[in-house]
Amino acid sequence: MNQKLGIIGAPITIAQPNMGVDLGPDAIRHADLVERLKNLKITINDYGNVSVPMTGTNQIDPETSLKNLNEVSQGNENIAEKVKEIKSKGDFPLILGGDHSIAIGTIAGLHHHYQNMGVIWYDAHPDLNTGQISPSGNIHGMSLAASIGIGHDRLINLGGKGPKVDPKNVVIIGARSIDEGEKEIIRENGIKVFTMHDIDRLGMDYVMKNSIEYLEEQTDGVHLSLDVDGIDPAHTPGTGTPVEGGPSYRETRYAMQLLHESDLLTSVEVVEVNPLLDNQNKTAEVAVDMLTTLFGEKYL
Ligand code: 5AB
Ligand code: MN
Ligand code: MN
Ligand code: MN
Repeated sequence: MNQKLGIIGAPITIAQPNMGVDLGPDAIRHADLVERLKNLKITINDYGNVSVPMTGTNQIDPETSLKNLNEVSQGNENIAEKVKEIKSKGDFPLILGGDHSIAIGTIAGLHHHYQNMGVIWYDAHPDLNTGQISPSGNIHGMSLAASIGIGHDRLINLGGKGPKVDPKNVVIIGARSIDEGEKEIIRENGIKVFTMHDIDRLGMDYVMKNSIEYLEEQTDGVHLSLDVDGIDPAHTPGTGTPVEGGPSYRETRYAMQLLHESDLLTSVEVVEVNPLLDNQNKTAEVAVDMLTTLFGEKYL
């Protein structure tokens, strides 16, 4: 990961119900992201924030069972375009969300550059819902499903014909809130999942090394989608759907360290930072610690 880094803010907020996730990219920048990365002698281009629709009806559409489909799709098309563009320039894409629906756009933009892309989904949730099975209608809980070709056509084929990712090239880490319909999708598609139970039993060291080895063998690029609610809410309280019992700051930082050493990743996004739910900006600071570790910052 010693190339130029291209930073994009992707402030979609209407794929989930809370105000404030649109401020995530700037909260992360405010927590000294660029300064800390520059200390690592990394060249950085910050392209600013992509323009995305900020309002929708927030009602479940009776036909699709989705909220704000048009607006979320439009925003993600803009994100896909920008990601594709900076990747073409040779930048390593680092995307700052925004709610987790932005993964639909980032993965759509990235997939033009790979034949067999892998994804690490570090999250308390697998985000494998569709309109039919979702308990909420919120598209931020559907982004991984859309990327592997499950759900509404508009989301699956956003920014190019889907599916964008083979479900066999996905590893979910930290899951501890999985809806019934999502459990079925995991089983039917053979998706590799390390739940919190697995992390407790096997340890983060084994989980990460196994995931890295698995993806190294079969992919030609790996995207890390880091949902800050993947981390225990003791460390990342500023997020809309916190779930108790997650990996600690230390375990997550160690996971990022192993990813750095592996040199496996080809793009990264961090999502679901909501500074309105965290007036200390602690969540953004933790997100920055994880990102700088990923790019080579060490204790000594
Ligand atoms: B997040 C829930 N499964 O679909 C749903 O934060 C929560 O991007 C989704 O992981 C959480 O509404 C989406 C209950
Ligand atoms: Mn998520
Ligand atoms: Mn989540
Ligand atoms: Mn969330």
